[in-house]
Amino acid sequence: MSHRILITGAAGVVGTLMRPRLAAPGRTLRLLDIAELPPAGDGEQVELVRASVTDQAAMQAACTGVDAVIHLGGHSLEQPWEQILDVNINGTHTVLEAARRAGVPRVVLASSNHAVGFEPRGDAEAADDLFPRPDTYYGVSKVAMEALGSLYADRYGLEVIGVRIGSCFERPKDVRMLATWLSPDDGARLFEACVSAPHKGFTLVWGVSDNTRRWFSLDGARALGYESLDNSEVFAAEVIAEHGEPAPDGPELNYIGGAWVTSAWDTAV
Ligand code: 15L
Repeated sequence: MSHRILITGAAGVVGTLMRPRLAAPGRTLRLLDIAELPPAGDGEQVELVRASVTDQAAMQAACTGVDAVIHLGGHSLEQPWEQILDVNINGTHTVLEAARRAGVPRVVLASSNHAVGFEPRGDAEAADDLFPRPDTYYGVSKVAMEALGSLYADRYGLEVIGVRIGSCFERPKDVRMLATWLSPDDGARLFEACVSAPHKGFTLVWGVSDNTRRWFSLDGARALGYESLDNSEVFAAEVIAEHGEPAPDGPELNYIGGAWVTSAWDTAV
């Protein structure tokens, strides 16, 4: 088991969901964010670090003595290019470089379905290593994240796993997410597998629950020992009643990235 794990972006949506779920006896979670983090609860083994993923010195200090890094930090939605470049791309480089210098063996990178969002949906499950086809600058930053992970694995021997996360929320928020949902509990099971599975080099896996309407392969994650125990179908009736069925020829169900492929997201340019 990993005894000390650094989680970047720990105050974000996924970080907040993972904090209680990745806690384990004998383990310390070092939680890092630019935003304020809730203080340690009773008996909670956490170390709180207020820092930016773009701060090399702070990241190197944060990486010292950790067994694994789970890098969730960065913008989680589309932003103007300068911000994406600084926080998501330079930030990921900073984290990987800090991990290398501190001798951290394993880094798990939170990539996204938006790295391949412009891929039209076919009948077959999308493969774990589907070729990049980003739908936004945000998606480009996730492709860059994957490329940096691959470089640090090949050049420096870091063990790096990139997780193309579908939609990790308490519950699916729309009809597309009935396909792309990663339940928080499954997310924790997947990150646990990512930090503990024997693994060398760089691997890409999908981060998704075993949803009845799933679009993404589970092969890569299962090979790491991940077993999904959740299925969004339990929410299907209420989600469809709330949002209605999307247009059959609209982007929501016809591209992996859903509505992110539409011009509504161009506002960030
Ligand atoms: C992501 O990468 C986003 O960070 C998240 O907010 C969701 O929108 C998710 O993708 C999704 O595609 O549902």
